[in-house]
Amino acid sequence: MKRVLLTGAAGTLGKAMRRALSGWADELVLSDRVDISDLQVGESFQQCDLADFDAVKRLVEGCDGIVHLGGQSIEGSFDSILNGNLKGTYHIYEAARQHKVKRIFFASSNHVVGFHSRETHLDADSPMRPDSLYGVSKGFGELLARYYFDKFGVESALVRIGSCLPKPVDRRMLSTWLSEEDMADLIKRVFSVNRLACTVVYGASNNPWSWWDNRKANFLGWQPKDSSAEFETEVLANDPLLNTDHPVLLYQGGFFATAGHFEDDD
Ligand code: NAI
Ligand code: 15L
Repeated sequence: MKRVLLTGAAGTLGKAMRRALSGWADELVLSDRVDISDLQVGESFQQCDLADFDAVKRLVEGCDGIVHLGGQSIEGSFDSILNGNLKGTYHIYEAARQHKVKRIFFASSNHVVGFHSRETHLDADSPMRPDSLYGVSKGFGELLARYYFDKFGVESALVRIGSCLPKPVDRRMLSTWLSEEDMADLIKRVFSVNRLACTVVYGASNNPWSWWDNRKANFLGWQPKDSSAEFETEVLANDPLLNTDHPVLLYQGGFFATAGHFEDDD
């Protein structure tokens, strides 16, 4: 890869991917609405609010690919979702079309399907059942990507990331955990296959209790190497089992599904 844009580069995953992707692209263009000052060899930085289309157009010009992580990353006010995820993702896709960027890694989320029960096994064609306005905004991003592929040929990986952090920290994450290394490998696969089209991938490591089936994305050749099994004893000891009828245990999205509306008082 010559020049790759990484949005949301100041965030948790942005920082982790900067480390894991070091040396992968000739130039990694970091972007965020907050400043980044610790630039490494091969990195440049452009501050940009994703809600500002002219700024996003300048950002995207000259890039070969985009890893789009930026935006509101949990449930939040409609305004922050509107600016970061609805306008922001539209701006990325429209700028990509105008500047002929061929491929985008879109950080979708498991919360696009978070209202499915934990007994349901999902694949790429399972219906969306968002568990939050945040999840709805990721569904919008996925549909937008589909439209930009069908009409304009912009290819995308719609990666429904589970829980990407150094290790799983609760029982739910024994199913949803994605290691940072497996995520970085997935990014590399997405940009190296000959044809990507518009492909849904569940972003989870090789976890024994997974709810998700990635066989429709087998052609990517992505083989996650890590597994939550390694942390199972530690997680079970530190996360006491709730009453098994507790609604938070019913849904794949966990507390995103059981929380009330973000702006309600209680
Ligand atoms: P984060 O909240 O740590 O990082 C998001 C970054 O986006 C922040 O640095 C923030 O400043 C930036 N941002 C927010 N609104 C912006 C705007 N309007 N303009 C420009 N920049 C803006 O989130 P994290 O954990 O790094 O997640 C990255 C992406 O992956 C997000 O899109 C999130 O929805 C998705 N994801 C992450 C998961 C995880 O386990 N960390 C799980 C599922 C999805
Ligand atoms: C997400 O979509 C969030 O960005 C992240 O902060 C976690 O909450 C993750 O899902 C999860 O479901 O664990």
